[in-house]
Amino acid sequence: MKDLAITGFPKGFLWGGAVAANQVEGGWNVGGKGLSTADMAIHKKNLKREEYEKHYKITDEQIADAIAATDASAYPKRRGIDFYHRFREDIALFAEMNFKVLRVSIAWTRIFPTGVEEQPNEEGLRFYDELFDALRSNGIEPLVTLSHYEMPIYLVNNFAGWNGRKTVDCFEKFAVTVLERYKDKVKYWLTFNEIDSIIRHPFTTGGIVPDRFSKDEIETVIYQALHHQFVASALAVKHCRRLCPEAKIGCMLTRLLTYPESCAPEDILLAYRENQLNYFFSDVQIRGRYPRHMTRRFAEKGIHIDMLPGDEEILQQHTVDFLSFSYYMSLVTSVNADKMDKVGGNIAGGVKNPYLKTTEWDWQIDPVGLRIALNDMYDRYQIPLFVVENGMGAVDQIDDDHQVNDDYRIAFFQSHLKEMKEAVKDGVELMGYTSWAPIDLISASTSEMNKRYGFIYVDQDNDGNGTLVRYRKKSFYWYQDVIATNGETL
Ligand code: BGP
Repeated sequence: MKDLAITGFPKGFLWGGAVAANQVEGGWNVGGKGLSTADMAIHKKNLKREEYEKHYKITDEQIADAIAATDASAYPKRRGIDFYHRFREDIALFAEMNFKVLRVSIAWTRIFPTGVEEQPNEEGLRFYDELFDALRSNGIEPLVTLSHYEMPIYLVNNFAGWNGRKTVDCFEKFAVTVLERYKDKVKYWLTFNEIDSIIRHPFTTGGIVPDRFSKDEIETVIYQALHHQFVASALAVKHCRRLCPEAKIGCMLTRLLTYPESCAPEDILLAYRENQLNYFFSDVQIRGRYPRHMTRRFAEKGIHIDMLPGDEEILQQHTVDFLSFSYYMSLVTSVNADKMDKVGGNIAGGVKNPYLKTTEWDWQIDPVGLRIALNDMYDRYQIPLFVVENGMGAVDQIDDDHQVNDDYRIAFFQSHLKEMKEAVKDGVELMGYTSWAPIDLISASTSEMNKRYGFIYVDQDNDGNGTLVRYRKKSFYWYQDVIATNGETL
């Protein structure tokens, strides 16, 4: 090998942050926007996984109430942090932190309010024109997710959300519309945020109302919906290649790295199978086919997926350019899990890892796991990777001078970025890093405001009280310096 050893982040590394439309924009009923699944989400307490499932399963009654509601009071995502009106101010702050990229998503319901209109909503399209122009004029590349945890509620009520094949057609039209419109402004695209999450959050990700199906049907319904998302994702890739040949388009996975609790071969096998299952989702989008191990898993669970003639070709022909992923925690599994101490974050839990600390939300903090995950993914796929979410939710204290001394957040990012740099030195091809989230926003899973992720504090509480004024936290200046030195000062 004649190449010199890699010493750090490459030139042009895409540093920045990530947000999602439904967690920041607000403006739920302006600009011609239609109602989305995110507009149905109520504020939930920080419950452990099982209680969370029990208490917060969305029902038809809740959906009907939410559709009838004419304000935002019970629905925090309708408020967001008013990014819809304040994005210029926020972008100026991101530019001050030296951002090279901002990950955003497009709210489908701003473009097609019900999902089935013949013509797109021009006012919605104009909003994203303005957003992307503002980013570009600040030297920030938009990285755009087509579908991040929301869809028109009309499609849920009329076509069973992603379970219905018709939703694929509606999404394809939406994707073609925005790819065509923004082809000169957007160079980086993602199809579905955390496409695997439909298994954990069928409504948030797939517009599936579990109550509408029997216990025996529900798994097939979810995997059928996932299949439709795979096809829709591949179709978006196809149109991106045609309409934006210069652009790069990726898939997005929740990387849930699982360790065996011991070196017993049974534990190793169990962890291996968990990781294999986590990779199922990216396998389809990168390798272009369902992995063979899923055949046995489906058979054992009695899951049957209907594929239309041509679906397999679509998946095979339109694979992604890069793999992006979120990384928040690692997990542990054991054949004796029942007898062991557990951690139970609301997203994913398992056996407690005695070597790791957790966040206030019980997510296990594991920077070394990020290096392992990066190496493992790159070995598996040999395509560029992009960390598009990584961060720590915490309750911040703001003092009378509006200072937030969030050393714990700095420690979190510093430890993760150091390991990420080691992975780059290990040879992993990494395009960039976008923190979740550079500014406080509404939590995806609980709709809280007080689970804060940002380098920028937003004055708003869980009930929507506050001035919405933005304040720079201590971590703001730290991240600014990291980017200015391209990670040299870590
Ligand atoms: C990811 C989602 C994000 C996000 C983040 C943190 O799963 O893609 O939308 O919010 O997790 O989760 P939470 O907001 O529930 O803390």
